[in-house]
Amino acid sequence: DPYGNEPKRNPVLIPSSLKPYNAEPPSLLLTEQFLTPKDLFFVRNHLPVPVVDMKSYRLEIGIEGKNKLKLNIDELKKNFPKMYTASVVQCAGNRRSEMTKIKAVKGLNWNNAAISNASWAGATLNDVMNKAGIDLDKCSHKHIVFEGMDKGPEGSPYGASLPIELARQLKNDILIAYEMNGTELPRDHGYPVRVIIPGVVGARQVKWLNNIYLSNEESTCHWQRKDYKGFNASVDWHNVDFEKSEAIQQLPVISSICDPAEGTELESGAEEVTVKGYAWSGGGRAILRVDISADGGKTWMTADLQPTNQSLYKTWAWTLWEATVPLPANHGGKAELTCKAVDVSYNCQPDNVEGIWNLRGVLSNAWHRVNVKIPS
Ligand code: MTE
Ligand code: MO
Repeated sequence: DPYGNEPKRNPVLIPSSLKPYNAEPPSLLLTEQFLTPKDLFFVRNHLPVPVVDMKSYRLEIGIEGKNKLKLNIDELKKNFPKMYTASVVQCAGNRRSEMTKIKAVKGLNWNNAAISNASWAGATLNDVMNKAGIDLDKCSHKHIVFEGMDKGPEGSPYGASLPIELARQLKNDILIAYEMNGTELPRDHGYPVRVIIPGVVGARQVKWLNNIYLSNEESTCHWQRKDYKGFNASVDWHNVDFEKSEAIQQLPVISSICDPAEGTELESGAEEVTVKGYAWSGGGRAILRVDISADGGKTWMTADLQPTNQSLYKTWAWTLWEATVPLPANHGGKAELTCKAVDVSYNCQPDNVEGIWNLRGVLSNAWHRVNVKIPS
């Protein structure tokens, strides 16, 4: 059984598949802390978790087809300045279950917790590339490829790539990370090394990283070329051409209500409700505002935002928020709570899922709606 050597997992996680293991925390717990504890951090594995022998582990860095610089874990830790960043990992399929309700899609049925936020530490991509003799600003290659140690049945590893322009823009922010929340990475999150690419979709943040190289080709990995791309709502499996769309990189603005959960019964006679959740945008775009409604989007209040202590154009972490909203006078025993966020580019979320439905159920960032009951 290729899944015979998987790590122990926190039983409160809610699995969406067991082999490979995929799971999200209960959303009520997700936004209790700015930094998601390791054992609550959502897990997205496409393949079995590799068993890494630290004696032979080497991270290779260079140019495709050429000899590469090889670093063991001590060299990676000692030979480069250690940099820290709080940064989100979010799966492109987060909140897919809302799309499934409109029309079936292919993919794990994620609720709203396929996203987490941790503090990562490691060497910068720029520093390790320089050590390998590569200047990202001057190289002529078109892509930078990251490969992991987890392999499919045919023996090819999980991999992903970034267009070189994006790698140049982020070269001092991308971490070759060996720590999560102050200690080594857990096996599920990439032990011993993963790449953290702030502001970019989870799929490119390769875990169990052992190979980085410049190439003129995008990663040939299935999940780079034949998946994790967006299409319009009229494209379905009979007419999709994955070559016609770009690989998802920086994600759109999103927000979600985590507390109360869908279907919650409030206290009888409640006149107001306290709502909590997260908001985040790709590309480092800070969250400027989160709007909350208790009448399905007719009237709005602004939520209080927890500061991230990151700059407006490099906000890699999520913004947790809270609002206490009066319930409508004639609520008739129920209310629809709604949230939507605005980022520093004044991007906002679409009001409904129908218009952004797509066959893979990715990029699901419509206004989030949660129904609660109010007993009299
Ligand atoms: N890296 C490897 N090597 N193998 C994988 O299956 N999954 C990717 C990415 N990196 C994956 C990977 C996807 S799709 C996501 S969303 C994130 O890891 C999830 O990271 P996490 O499990 O630490 O939350
Ligand atoms: Mo993902």
